[in-house]
Amino acid sequence: MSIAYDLPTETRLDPAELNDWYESLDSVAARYDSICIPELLSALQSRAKSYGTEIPSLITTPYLNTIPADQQSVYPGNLQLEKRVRNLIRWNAMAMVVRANRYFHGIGGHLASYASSATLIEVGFNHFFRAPTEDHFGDFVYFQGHSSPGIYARAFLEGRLSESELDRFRRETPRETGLSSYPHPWLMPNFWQFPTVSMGLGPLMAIYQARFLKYLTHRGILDASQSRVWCFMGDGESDEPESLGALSVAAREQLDNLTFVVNCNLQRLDGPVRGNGKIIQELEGVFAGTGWNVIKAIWGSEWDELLAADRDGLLAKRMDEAVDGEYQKYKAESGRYIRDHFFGTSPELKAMVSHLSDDQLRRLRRGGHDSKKVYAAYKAATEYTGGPSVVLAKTVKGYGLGTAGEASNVAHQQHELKAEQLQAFGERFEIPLSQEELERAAFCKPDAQCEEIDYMMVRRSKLGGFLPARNTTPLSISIPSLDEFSKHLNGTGTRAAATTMILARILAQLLQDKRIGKYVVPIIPDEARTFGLNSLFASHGIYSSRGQLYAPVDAGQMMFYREARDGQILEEGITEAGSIASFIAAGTSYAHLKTPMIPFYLYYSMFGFQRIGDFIWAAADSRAKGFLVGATSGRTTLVGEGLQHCDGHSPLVATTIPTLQSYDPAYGYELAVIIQDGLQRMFVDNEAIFYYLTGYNEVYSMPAMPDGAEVGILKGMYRLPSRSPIQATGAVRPQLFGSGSLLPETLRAQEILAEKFGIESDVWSVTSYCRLRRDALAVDRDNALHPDRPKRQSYLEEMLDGMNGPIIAVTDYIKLVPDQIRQWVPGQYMTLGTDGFGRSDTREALRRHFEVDAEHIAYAALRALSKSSDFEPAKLSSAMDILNIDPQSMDPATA
Ligand SMILES: Cc1ncc(C[n+]2csc(CCOP(=O)(O)OP(=O)(O)O)c2C)c(N)n1
Ligand SMILES: [Mg+2]
Repeated sequence: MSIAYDLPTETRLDPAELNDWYESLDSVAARYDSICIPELLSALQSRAKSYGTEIPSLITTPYLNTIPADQQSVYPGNLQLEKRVRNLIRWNAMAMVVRANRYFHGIGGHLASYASSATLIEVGFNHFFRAPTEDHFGDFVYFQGHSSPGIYARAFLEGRLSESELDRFRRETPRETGLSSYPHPWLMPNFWQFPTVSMGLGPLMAIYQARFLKYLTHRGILDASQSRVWCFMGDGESDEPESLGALSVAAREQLDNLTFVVNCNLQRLDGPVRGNGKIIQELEGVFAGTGWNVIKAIWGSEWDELLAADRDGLLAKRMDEAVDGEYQKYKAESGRYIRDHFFGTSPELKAMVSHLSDDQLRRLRRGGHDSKKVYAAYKAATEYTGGPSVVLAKTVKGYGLGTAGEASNVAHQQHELKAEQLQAFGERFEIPLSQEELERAAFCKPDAQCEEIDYMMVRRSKLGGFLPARNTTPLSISIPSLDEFSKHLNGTGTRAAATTMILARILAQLLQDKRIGKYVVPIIPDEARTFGLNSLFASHGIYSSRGQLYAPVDAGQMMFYREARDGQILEEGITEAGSIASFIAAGTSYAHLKTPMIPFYLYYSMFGFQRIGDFIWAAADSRAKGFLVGATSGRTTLVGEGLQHCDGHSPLVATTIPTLQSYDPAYGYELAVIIQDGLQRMFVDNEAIFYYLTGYNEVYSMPAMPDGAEVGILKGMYRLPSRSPIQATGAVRPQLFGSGSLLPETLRAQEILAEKFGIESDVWSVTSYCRLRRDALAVDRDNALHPDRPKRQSYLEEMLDGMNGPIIAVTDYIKLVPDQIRQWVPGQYMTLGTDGFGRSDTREALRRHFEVDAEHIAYAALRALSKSSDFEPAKLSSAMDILNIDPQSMDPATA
């Protein structure tokens, strides 16, 4: 076998001696199969180490294409036709942004990102991306958010979007009339599948999506082994910790159903990604270091000949030494500049290109703009088994924009082109439009019968149909009725329990359920023992793609740590981001895989909204369904932990997510009612909603459900059975609103008021201020818009109607949680909450500190009564004495 050797340019070894080594290697390769080469190398490496030698890191390779020209696969498509289609898409993508900004200056949009990634995306559309069919679930393609115009422009040529829809880019009111700026399944539910525009979320979600496909397949729920997850991301996007943070998961899980494509146009929004270095080399190190198969597509075919002639490695060396800031400039400058500055560093190099004109030098393409190189890279990536692959493709930001921004630092925000720039663009991409049409950025859609359109349609039909396309077919499943939760509805009697424990029991019951059990996906980031879920390890198994290769230390015990290939529990380890990504994958499988899965993600509540809030927002955008459970809720209920643990605001943030149904239940029966209704609404009625539930770890006796409480539990509030009969005389009666684990404290306040001050009151369980507020807002709006109709009352107003007494609301969260309904509460409304930093202490001490214990609730009621002269103001001081309240105590809000 004769191989052309690339001799390292910087070695003191005698070339003849080096040649001997090469020949030995060739001989090994010839006599054994190539698998033995790594074995030989590691044997040599060990030997070299015995000399105390530092072994050079092998995670980066020279700045060359991974696939040499002579090993490149043959291109299976019609390059000419594909180019013409791509050019039309380029034009229409550009035109839609330019037109949008002509209609409405400042409406924005992006030209440069798609311009750089058109070839990367189009090779995928023509040869790789599978759409779902009867016997294939299709591929999962995460597009770069800013490349959306190109995706719309393709759908336009495919006849899926009309010219008038393209003309409503970025103008989406009224609903479903326009095209969303970026991929948003919420806004375009039939089209977009994955929201990617918040940088970093896409890559991490894609990894967990790929893993979830393996999970479903290994569990035998469905066979998704043919589907591939493609994730397109920007090189600038790789700066987000989320982008690269889960790479090791993909490698460890051997996700060979996952392909990342990093569009390395060397630029981000403001300028170069790594002006002084090389982003491709940096990323290669990171990906390869975590065990990914890395394929670099840096240079286009025009370089093949030059590289083949580079016998002494001068060109490769020059490629290695130039930094990205320079590479960017070469694309913004003339061919002459490239000759002088890139090749001009040595006479030999300059001589190598003496036969090329300046124009030819300018047209030396980058790998990401050469379909053949891109195809070869994708083919290698998709054929690679045993792990994930990444294609690092070098491109030009704003490719084809010429003076309108090609490779310029302002390319990212360019969205207005002048007449001559439009003309130049049209000419460069041979767009069949008249000068006048070019200048007004007319859309260009050839006849459906023409060769180009026919070609692209045939390609898509061979690959199963159009993408992106989100399935919206409603699917209903059979769920348990409320009666089946009777053990929770009947209370715990004298035994005490915490709501987190009840949640764990409900979850265990659902897992056993014959109808839905196997679809339930418990997701826990290393906290199962905290939530009492560890019994599920043995009964349902922890999902592990490798099964269990060891005998667990607790093997003899009932609740042993069981890992299994068909395990049901996703025990994610300490990654809330990974866990929510699993939640999104499971919660959207009803749409993406036509199989409704029911995720329950239980986590340490403080590490929810504020840690991974952007992912929860993306879950809402994705129309994910399921239950999020903040399982160590309440700033004073979580004892001993402290400032970074004690959650005092999750329900408030939950209210900000429009489709999230947030509940703060106190009792087991409330949980049962809410979860059963949640299953009904999400999986039977097909509402695109999901749930946030608080779960506390304080144990108290759970009463049986009072008759008829279901409606109130679901609508947000209901009155507990009265301790004393409500007088017909209309005597003033404070109304005490409690929630979650502070409900028992509220009941104690009721007793204090009666026993120490002779004042009767009522206690309400407010299960959801969020729900009360949303309903009241909706009714208000309806009333405002229909002044001639009889005024409707919200559920909250109905409940408050006729209340005679001040209202005191107490929450284990900040006061803004109950303050959400203030505008509808007549009369006095005092809110008690846990404003201020959390800290560690006992529950009693914390509730005293935050002024939310029974004594403070009672005192607030007295104070409210004193304002309406129902309690003598002069007695407030002595009341404080009786209640042991210290007026000198520090304000918890600033403590
Ligand atoms: C989390 C987040 N931060 C900031 C932005 C704003 N932003 C949008 S695109 C962009 C630059 C993207 O650069 P790159 O990832 O290299 O993509 P390119 O457009 O170059 O392909 C920025 C900063 C965002 N969308 N998301
Ligand atoms: Mg970039």
